[in-house]
Amino acid sequence: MKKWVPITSGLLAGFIAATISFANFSSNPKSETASASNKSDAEKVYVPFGQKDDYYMFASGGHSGQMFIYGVPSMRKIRTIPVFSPDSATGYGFDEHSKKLMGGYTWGDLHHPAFSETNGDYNGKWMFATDVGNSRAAVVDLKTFTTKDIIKVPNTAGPHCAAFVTENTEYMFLPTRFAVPLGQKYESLDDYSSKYRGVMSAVTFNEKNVKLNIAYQVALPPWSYDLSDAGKKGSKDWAVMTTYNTEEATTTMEVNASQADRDYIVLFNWKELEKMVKEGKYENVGGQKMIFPEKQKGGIYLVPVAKSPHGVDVTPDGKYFIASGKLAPAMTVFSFEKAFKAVQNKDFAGERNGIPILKYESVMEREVNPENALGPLHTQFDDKGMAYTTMFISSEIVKWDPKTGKTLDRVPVQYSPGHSVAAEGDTVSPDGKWLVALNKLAKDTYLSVGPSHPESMQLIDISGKMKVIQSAPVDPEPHYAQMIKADKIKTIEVYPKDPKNKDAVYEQKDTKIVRKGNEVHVYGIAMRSRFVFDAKSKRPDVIEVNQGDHVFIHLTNIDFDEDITHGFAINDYNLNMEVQPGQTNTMEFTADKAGTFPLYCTNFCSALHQEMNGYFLVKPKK
Ligand code: CUK
Ligand code: CUA
Repeated sequence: MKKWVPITSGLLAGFIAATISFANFSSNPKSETASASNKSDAEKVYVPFGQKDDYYMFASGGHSGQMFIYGVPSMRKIRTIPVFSPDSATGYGFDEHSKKLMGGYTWGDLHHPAFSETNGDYNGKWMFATDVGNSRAAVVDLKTFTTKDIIKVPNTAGPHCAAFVTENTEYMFLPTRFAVPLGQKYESLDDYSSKYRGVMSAVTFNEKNVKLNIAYQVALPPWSYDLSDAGKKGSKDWAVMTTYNTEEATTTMEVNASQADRDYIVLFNWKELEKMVKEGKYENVGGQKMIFPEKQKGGIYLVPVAKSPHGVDVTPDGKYFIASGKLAPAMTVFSFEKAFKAVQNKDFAGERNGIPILKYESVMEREVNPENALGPLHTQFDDKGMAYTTMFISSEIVKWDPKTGKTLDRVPVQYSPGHSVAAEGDTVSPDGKWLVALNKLAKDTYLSVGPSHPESMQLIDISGKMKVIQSAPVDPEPHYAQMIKADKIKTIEVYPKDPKNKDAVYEQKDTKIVRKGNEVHVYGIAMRSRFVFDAKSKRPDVIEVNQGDHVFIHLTNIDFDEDITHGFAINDYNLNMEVQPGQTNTMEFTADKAGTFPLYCTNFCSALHQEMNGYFLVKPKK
């Protein structure tokens, strides 16, 4: 077995510093890599007025808790979708529906967005994402670009190793970055190895009622699970994930989790796990079906890999999985076929925590080590099956052939790319054409905004020799993105009337204010350019309540006209929501402050938008 040249953390820091200062030196904006240097490059990214981009790119917003939508190739930002954090621009986290979804949290850390798939191809219907910060998973409806459901995942801490969906969106898997005692109860860190666990959750999505659900969980060893990918075609029943800290360190991870020469790829067969659950081979932990691999055997295997790998990516043909070792300057190509054979022949090299270890030599296809390329993190693919790996430390993208290991091309990026994303890159049939490098550091790329700079995304033309031809700043933090053909997404123009919705009113004459004890329900409408809360009242755009009343404002936008969105805010009550064309939304709050509060439309909707206001009057308690 080849010995890996370990990059110790001190050395690593040195490498980073050296790379950055070198890159800094060579990053004069006039340099050819940093600018669209000739007319034909500019034309490639120019989407003339009246025309639209070919692709949507959905970029992770990291600890902003949001998702950012860009058009490719123009790299114009089109939209922010709030998912795990409130957003006053859309009233997300203020209206009743989204407030409930947020579950009381006010931030999230969104890492890996994943489209729903049919036969291994993005189907353009749904987008999934997970929250590392507060252990949640979400689904976004691509008809409206809005978040529809969020679930809290119990027994787990930080599902970073997610979300990657299986070929027909049967599952998305959520393995965790942090090991904790099951249920997150208190246990001494001295008992880490026996009491702590990394947990993988298998989450299903019901398209009919638009609900996420946890099907089962697996109590894995107390390691960190970093990245995962689902199998494709011949490997479609399988999934892979990388681990680090198999040392089970409990402090100073930087050093202590980088000791062992090898960590593992966890390989599992989800069809087998599903069968085990059907057969009752699990235990009940906090209301969840939990498989303990040391007791309920089968379906899970370990493959040794160079220390502290980060990404693992399945090739579009489903034949290989490629691990990238952030501390070992190599990509390792493993063969699913060889792994299946090793499983069948029980070709094991012992076990850890009751999980059989496959022999490295039996599963490994080749080790790929491009000259001076350092810090490989994540790999994407083009239409010819060629691989594109981001090199965090040497700040470049390396194109190589998984079938031969040969390096084909390299291009510097500015600077330190984490992931990259290729057009339809995670499907069984990537498009080629475009790759976007998601860089952690922009340095001197854009106009200065002080000590903290934006992250940077660089568009690379991969149709021939790789060339950076455009860049765009992005808010923190583009951990990952997916790029989908624009024509696959079918948005609706307005929300259709919903006669079953008891909160909705579609005619001015049906508006009313109903009092039940100290509960006040307002059934109002928003239209250009007024609010009507009670058509029969002397002042139809005024709501008057008593201090302490519990108020529900149900508001329907009756402008069935694309793009005519109204907002609804109450001055000094910290309340704001949005009603899109045809939509009904509810705001619920207690009128605890007495006084006179103007209410107004926040979304510029007509020439008389400034007139779209009224009063919220709260009579003081005697
Ligand atoms: S992680 Cu950020 S660069 Cu969260 Cu996918 Cu690798
Ligand atoms: Cu309605 Cu502005």
